[in-house]
Amino acid sequence: MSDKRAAFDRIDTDNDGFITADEFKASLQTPDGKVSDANAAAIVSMADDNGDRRIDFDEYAKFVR
Ligand SMILES: [Ca+2]
Ligand SMILES: [Ca+2]
Repeated sequence: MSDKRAAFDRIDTDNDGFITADEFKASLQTPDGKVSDANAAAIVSMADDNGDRRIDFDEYAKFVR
């Protein structure tokens, strides 16, 4: 399993093969503050190539390359 795959699976907490804005947001929580819904959605839409507002593994792999 690649590092990317492992990272993807860590973010995809319900293991449905897609990262949603909610899952992404949860993965980004920092001790000193929360990532806003708008920020999480904005990042997801940057990585989202096919417009379904979820990140599949191909989109993720491209985004983090
Ligand atoms: Ca998911
Ligand atoms: Ca997508």
